[in-house]
Amino acid sequence: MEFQKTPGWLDWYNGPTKPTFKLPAGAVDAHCHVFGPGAEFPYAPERKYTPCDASKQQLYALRDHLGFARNVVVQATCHGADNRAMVDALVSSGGKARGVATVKRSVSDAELQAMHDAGVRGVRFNFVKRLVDFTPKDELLEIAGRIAKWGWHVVIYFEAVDLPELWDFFTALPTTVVVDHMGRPDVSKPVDGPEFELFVKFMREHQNVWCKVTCPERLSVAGPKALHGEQNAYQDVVPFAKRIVDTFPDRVIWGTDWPHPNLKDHMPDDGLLVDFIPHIAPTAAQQQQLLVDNPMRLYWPEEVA
Ligand code: 0GY
Repeated sequence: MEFQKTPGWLDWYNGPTKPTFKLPAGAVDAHCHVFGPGAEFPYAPERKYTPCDASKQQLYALRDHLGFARNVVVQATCHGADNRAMVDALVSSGGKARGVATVKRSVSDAELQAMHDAGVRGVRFNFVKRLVDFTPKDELLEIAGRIAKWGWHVVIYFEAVDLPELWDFFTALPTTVVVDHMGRPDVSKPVDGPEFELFVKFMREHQNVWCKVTCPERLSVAGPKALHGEQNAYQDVVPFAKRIVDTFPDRVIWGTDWPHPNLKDHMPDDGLLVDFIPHIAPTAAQQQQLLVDNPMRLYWPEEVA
């Protein structure tokens, strides 16, 4: 099947630099995606965007180039609840990738078991309106209750302004809960202002909540961009991510978000994005937790002593 990319679509950055920051041994890129290829794994009819292809081979080449050891492949909304491309990437990884799926209430136990055997360890609930249609909360709670039996967790994606309304639902989830991209704070607001304080309170009062301190390229308003050798990219995001890393060092993970769906302004050089990490996790101990110990505990617990 032939697909036409959404007009204005930015393709992932070809030929990223080698990071200056040396990742610790065993580092996990804990948030990335595959797109298609559409000819093999068609994009879902209900999708809100049509991306460029971004294959498992390209993802794993990037992993090796940047110095990561493993990936967590998160189902992208352009594939809806058809998890075949993501599962195929896991199966081809030789145990070096785990996944997060999107499922509907109609998913069978046999399908969940097959996904578990392939390496899926979570489901994603998306509340970003430009990406998905609304799913009733009772359906999501039912799914969360079912996947808990496999020891999976729930990944939630939402925008900061929606946290008050979603609070009761999120705090009722029976599993570990992992927040995408710090709950998308508006970084032009103060890091100690009421909006981000609510997010910190959410993590402080709920020990089952983890956070991906990811996507500075998506959240930054002031830049500068991770391009052309820039070693101080996205400085306005640093106080937000650093606060979360400092406060909850054992519940944070990091990922590239390659191939960076729906960026409108620029596509970052993924090598320079890796160079952002020591700005938010300056010590070797923080880096070890963020990049190795925490994601291993969440996605490969059987390998953690
Ligand atoms: C991300 C962010 C976005 C998209 C998706 O699954 C997706 O389509 O997650 C976004 O557009 O903000 O995590 O990749």
